Amino acid sequence: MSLAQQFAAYAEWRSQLGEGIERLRDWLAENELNDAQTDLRLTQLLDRLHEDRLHVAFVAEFSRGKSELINAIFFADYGNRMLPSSAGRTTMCPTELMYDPAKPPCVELLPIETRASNAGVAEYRRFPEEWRNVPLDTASAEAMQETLRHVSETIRVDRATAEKLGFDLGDEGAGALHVAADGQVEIPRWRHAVINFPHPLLKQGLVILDTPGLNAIGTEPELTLSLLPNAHAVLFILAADTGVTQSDLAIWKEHIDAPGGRKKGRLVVLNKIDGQWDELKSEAEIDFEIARQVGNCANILNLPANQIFPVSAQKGLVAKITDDPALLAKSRVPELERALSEELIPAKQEIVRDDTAGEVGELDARARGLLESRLAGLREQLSELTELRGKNRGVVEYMMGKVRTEKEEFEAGLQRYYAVRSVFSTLTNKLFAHLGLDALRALTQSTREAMQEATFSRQLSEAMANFFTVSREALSKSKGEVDEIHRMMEAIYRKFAVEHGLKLGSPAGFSLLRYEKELDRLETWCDTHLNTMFQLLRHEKGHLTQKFFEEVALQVRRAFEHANRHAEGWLKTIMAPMETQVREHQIQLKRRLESIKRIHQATDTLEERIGELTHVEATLSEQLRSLAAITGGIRQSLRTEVDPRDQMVVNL
Ligand SMILES: Nc1nc2c(ncn2[C@@H]2O[C@H](COP(=O)(O)OP(=O)(O)OP(=O)(O)O)[C@@H](O)[C@H]2O)c(=O)[nH]1
Ligand SMILES: [Mg+2]
Repeated sequence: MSLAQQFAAYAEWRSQLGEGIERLRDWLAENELNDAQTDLRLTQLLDRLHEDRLHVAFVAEFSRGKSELINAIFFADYGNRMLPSSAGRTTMCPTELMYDPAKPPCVELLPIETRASNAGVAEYRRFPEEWRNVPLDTASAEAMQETLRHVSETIRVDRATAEKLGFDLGDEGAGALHVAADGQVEIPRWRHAVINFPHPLLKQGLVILDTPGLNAIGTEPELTLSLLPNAHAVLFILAADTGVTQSDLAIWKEHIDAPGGRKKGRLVVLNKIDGQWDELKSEAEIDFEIARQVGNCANILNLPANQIFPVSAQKGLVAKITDDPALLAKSRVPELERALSEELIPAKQEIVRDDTAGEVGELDARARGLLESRLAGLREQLSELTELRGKNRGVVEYMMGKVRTEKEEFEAGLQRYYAVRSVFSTLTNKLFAHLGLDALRALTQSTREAMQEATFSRQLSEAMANFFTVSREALSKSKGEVDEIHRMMEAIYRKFAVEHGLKLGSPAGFSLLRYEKELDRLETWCDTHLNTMFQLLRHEKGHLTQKFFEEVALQVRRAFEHANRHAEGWLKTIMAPMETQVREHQIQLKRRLESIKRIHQATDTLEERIGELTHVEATLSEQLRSLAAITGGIRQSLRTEVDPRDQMVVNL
């Protein structure tokens, strides 16, 4: 099964899941079991499923065949080489291939001059007017190829401009650019490119990131801090004709095998094995030679040999275009595709599955709790009324007194609930004072100033360390409040369950661990780059140091924004069932009282009333059954593994 087919199966799974959730949403609305919060959560869940994107990044030194491999894996159906691929440096800027149906097919290009400002690419994404937009004519493969060639464009600037834009000149490292005799330097014309292209896989949410070689990645902090670590798969490409060079190794260590980085979904490809194909050698000799090279790479990268995939991207592309299965097999591209889909899709499915299962589970429990408590209240009312059959006025009066006392007790209990609600809002305010963005903004500003004034590397590292310490403190203080809120809600849930028979279960938990981990990751990254930053500072490239910091600060802010949203959602989740059930219980008590009162006035309505209630009881039981059927269907879809082989069985 090719990656394309696996991916299609995954998209199908996702859309089935979406249908199940829509059914649940409609059913809840029809049966008046929804409220504003439930609707919002289901809509957000559906949006997330709908927008769900899968990021695959290709990283390597220049000319290793990244663009060619993307062409071979994803674009062979177009019968031509879509992304420009040629000897020497070709892809000059990070290039994202994706599809956003809200925009026409086009290539968006961010001018390299924007590097002079502190703002990262993420910031610029919010301002479309800063990008040059070139329409993409998808009807013609040639026109499309022509347009995609923009990613290879360069311009010539003088030395000072190149330096101001953060290019490394002179002999300082492997990433250095060459200064011509006339003092001019050739630099990329664009800083970032986004290709909006209605390819079937991209339409289903795949995002491909092609990066330029020559360690250009290092100069865009967004790539190293956000795009690469968040990619679901990263393919690191080596070429058989060059082996593992120093600069390959530098990229590997810095961007893929980085400390604290994810290990899952990282694949190493040894490209251009067709260089070994030699008519004078036997198949076995060729295989042996390729295996030997794989072994060498494995040694240097310190990986098991079976994690390195030898391929020929170019022959794979040709084989697909000319429909030559023997050549395709020989290119070994299908093996790589299989490994990629095995790494990629189950991991992605797991994330979506956990998210959906969590949400659906909570909403199910809430609706069920509501129905069950209605049913319990109704049954109590029914048994009360049944007992009244043939009883005299005195007994009816006694019953009325009993319900009235119960109602009074519940109302007294409510006072405690109101008190809890006010403590709850005090604690919530405290929580957001720590977790909120105002404090973080002030911290970012003071760190920015400290860094601008820094002249020694120690000052720089102290400013950064302080930034992380204070951010981490904010999280740990928030944790204290979260625990307190949880304990309080647990106690009140229990109290209302025991004293008034409310069916509340136990309040959902909330953890800030993932945000702590994110801070750890960012700090590790900063620590490993502190030296580079200091070098920049020494060479009076302070604005670059600033750019690094701005990107880190942006990532920390993102983590806090997520944590805030997550916390808001959690607070609603633990308060909402309480509010609903209290309201519900009040209504039931009122109904019971009214019902007995009516019977007190005219005993002949008793049978009629029992009949009515029995009917309501049947409806409620039926609703519980339908709810179980709908959520059971969703759970069934969740359990299904995305395996095209299974799908084939189903299709037969
Ligand atoms: N023999 C052989 N050549 C290949 C193969 N894959 C790519 N090439 C050639 O290698 C050169 C570089 O390929 P690209 O796809 O441009 O490499 P890249 O990694 O994208 O390079 P940059 O965009 O410059 O970073 C081109 O001339 C390709 O034709 C392969 O499997 N075998
Ligand atoms: Mg390229």
